[in-house]
Amino acid sequence: MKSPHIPGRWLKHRGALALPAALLLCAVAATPALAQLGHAVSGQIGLQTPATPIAEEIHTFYDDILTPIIIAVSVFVGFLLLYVIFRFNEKANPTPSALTHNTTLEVAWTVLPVLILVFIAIPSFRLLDHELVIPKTDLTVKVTGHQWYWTYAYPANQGGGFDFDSYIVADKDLKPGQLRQLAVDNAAVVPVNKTVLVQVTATDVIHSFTVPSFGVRIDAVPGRLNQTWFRATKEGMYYGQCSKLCGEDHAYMPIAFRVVSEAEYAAWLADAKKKFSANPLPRYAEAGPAAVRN
Ligand SMILES: [Cu+2]
Repeated sequence: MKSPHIPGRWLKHRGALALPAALLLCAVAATPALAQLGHAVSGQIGLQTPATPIAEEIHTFYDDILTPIIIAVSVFVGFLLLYVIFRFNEKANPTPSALTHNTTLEVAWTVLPVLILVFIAIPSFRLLDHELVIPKTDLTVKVTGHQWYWTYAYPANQGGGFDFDSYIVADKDLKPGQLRQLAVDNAAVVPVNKTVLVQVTATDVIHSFTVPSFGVRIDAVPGRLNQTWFRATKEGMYYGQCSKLCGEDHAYMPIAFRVVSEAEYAAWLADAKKKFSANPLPRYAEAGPAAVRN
């Protein structure tokens, strides 16, 4: 039996929804094929492939909790809008009702959103707790943001005792396989499956240390030492970018972490100690903006 509330005209309009729905499905289906470890790819939709337990938790929270709720709320509100447009327009409903209040409805549309927010808040606070409470760490890397490059320091008490600057590789100097706007001259290196404490600060303006596949984002504030942590479970190159507008070359100060086996890390540490203690890199003022841009 045809519902008396839905005029036949409404049925004709359902076809209009088919195209956006098909496009959305295509986009969702195409995403996994494009995903790459450590960086985003052109046309990618969704978060970068996770490489730490925290990033995996962020994915679960976003994919399994937030996205279904967002879709359900959007579809519900969209349906209500369409229903009102077609059912209560002047032609379909020439004599409108004089109703202005409905207590039950008003309580429902207040309480339901509150319940939805509480439902989201519980896993959200649990995730925040996992991000913010730093577990026992295996090593420390100090990261300092500058206009417009990063410095990575490895403390002496864990085999380091050096620091080095990390600059973007300019387009004209890119070697095959290097990613434009992400490749750097000196990447930070950390061992796989080790908990890394990252201490973050800045020397000039506020920057933001962000590595999406680690699920890490923290402000680098002059005169303040912020802390975060990650535990990369897959070897590879991981890229991030400064995520706070910090001036002219904000877009040209990528972050690069190479995650390697413990043996490779020990070898790199010994090499880096010799290289960076003997040959301090030129500071930005000496290198000049030409070294950064084309
Ligand atoms: Cu910056």
